[in-house]
Amino acid sequence: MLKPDTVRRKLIGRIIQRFEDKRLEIVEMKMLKIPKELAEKLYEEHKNKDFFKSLVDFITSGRVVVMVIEGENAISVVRKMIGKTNPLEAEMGTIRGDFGYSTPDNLVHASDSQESAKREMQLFFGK
Ligand code: FUP
Repeated sequence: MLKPDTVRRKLIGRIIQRFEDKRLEIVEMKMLKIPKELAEKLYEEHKNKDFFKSLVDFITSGRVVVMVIEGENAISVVRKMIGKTNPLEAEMGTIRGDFGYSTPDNLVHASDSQESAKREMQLFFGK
């Protein structure tokens, strides 16, 4: 997912370009403004954390782009490409390392397991 900061900063093209350059396959894609209830479901693992409200407020603050990306080991490859959660710790060369400076506005979200990928595809694409 390209988060609202990516859309606001007009970085959609540059970030998608990285996935294509890596030869990953984008097989589904759409833009939407996430309703609050969907955001709370997406981030339910964090519902007891102190940053939960700011996270939900941020992710619902503007349009996002959601994608299904396919490729061999796509989950770990994409996680490597996005970098650590905190952009200050993310390696240069990663999306968060190159473009980010803070949380929760760290540009992208990516499923971290097959289980979360299935769950998130269901939430956003209904299949
Ligand atoms: P990630 O899988 O790298 O997106 O990281 P998490 O699932 O742990 O966190 C989800 C989002 O919560 C992050 F993208 C940003 C936000 N977050 C904070 O705002 N503060 C924190 O301390 C941790 C996460």
